Amino acid sequence: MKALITGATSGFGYASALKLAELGYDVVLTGRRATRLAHAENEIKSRYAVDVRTLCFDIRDGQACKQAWNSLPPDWRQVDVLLNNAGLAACADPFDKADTEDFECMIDTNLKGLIYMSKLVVEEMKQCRNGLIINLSSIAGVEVYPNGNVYCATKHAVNAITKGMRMDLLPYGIKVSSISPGAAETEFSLVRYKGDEAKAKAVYAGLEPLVAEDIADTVAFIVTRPAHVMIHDILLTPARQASSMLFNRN
Ligand code: NDP
Ligand code: 8X3
Repeated sequence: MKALITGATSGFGYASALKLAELGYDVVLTGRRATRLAHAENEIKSRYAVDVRTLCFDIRDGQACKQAWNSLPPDWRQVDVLLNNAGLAACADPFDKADTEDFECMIDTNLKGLIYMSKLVVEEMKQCRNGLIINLSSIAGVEVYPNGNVYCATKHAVNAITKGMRMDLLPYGIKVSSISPGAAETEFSLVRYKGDEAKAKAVYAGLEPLVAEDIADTVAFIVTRPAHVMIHDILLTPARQASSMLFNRN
């Protein structure tokens, strides 16, 4: 069994890579930070008897995606699971004040990157008439919130792509799922607030947020369903979160 995890250098991707390795999957890890990829590879190999490959590239670059994918030996391109996880919120600014570059970055990463990788992997999965794709969506794909604008739009679009892929890939026996988490403490908010640790911390104040392992457990649940079961979406939030904006902070 093989799984490819995009954005495996941090957060959900890293935790899911460890979890999939624990389940016996050989894993392909992707991300831009080579040192983090090497660390993840070492960590997994030291804990589990599985094989690991790393691919260091920027998922916004379609050519780089293709090159990285083609650099894998043919048997490594037959992945059973694709976890489309790489993504970010590049800002939390009102639509009129935000930088257009930040909007482009989110569209290029969260949407185009997911599409580039899926197109490559799906071609192989079609040959095997088997496969599972899990897309990382968000509660932001269900409800828009102030200053969420384009980030929410990308996650709404991820939901549309997930549904479309599920329909179009049905004849090939490829299952397509999504996970829609609420507030989870990873590097996500640090990235969103451009390294401002105080602002990032404040997102989770008075709240016991989700942690990356909660999402990794959800990935494990999806991949371990029997062959006849397809999960469409799992939405999970911290116990103190009822909607994208409603929190019961202590
Ligand atoms: P992290 O910031 O901890 O991890 C993001 C990962 O995406 C990193 O491994 C990063 O790798 C990778 N990535 C980002 N941009 C690129 C790029 N241009 N090319 C390649 N890889 C890239 O965040 P999370 O783990 O929290 O987020 C993972 C996914 O979950 C995202 O899609 C996010 O939108 C979604 N999500 C997050 C929630 C949260 O509250 N944390 C809630 C709901 C959904 P590197 O920097 O090395 O390239
Ligand atoms: C990340 C969760 O609520 O900040 O997707 O959009 S939220």
